[in-house]
Amino acid sequence: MIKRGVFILFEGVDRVGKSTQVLNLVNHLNTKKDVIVNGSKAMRFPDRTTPIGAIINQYLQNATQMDDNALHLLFASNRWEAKDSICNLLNNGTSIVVDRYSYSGVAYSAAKGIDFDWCFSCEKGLPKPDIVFYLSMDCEDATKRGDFGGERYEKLDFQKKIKDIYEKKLVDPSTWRIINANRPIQEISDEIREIIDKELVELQNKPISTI
Ligand code: DGP
Repeated sequence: MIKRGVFILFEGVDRVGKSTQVLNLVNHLNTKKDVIVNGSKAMRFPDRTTPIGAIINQYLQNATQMDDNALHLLFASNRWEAKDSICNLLNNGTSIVVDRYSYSGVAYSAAKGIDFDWCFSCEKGLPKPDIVFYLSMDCEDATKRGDFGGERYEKLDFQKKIKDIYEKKLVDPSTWRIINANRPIQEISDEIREIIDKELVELQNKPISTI
């Protein structure tokens, strides 16, 4: 029987370095052919390549306006439309390393004042990540990074609200690992690799669960 793939998620406010860490971890996992039989793949949400993702992209680039609840449902739909491919990859032994998922959906919408439980309810039933790396950094430092401010949500006060929701309402110590992202890239990658190397087999032996 093929050992299933592992679902690894990166979360955090904008510009904390999630995309770089996703790629570094995929490269690392691809060297572990004895444990992960069908390789590893990077994914990201929103997936701007689908028709729903294209509408989200227009909104993020300030090209369209939209009701906040309707937008929340679009972001959630963008994850639901990927559900079957996520399950197929995991069941076929491919691990996935994902840049943002349901918890971004809840944190960003709840930061606008939308009811937290309503936001969360739209995610229930989606495949649950086995482990979440939450990259933590002062919003002031993140906002000083290159290109910050280009998209709709990249405003310091809003980022602080999002960080608050992640840290006060979403961090679940059983599956979340808090990583200090205010360090050199290699140091962060090394810490993440060490955790994954220690936990990978145990994670693989658990059944895939749902949010
Ligand atoms: P990224 O491609 O990771 O830079 O994400 C684009 C922006 O969209 C970023 O500011 C975070 C935000 N975002 C990601 N997922 C969601 C979501 O589900 N809901 C909302 N409202 N915003 C999201």
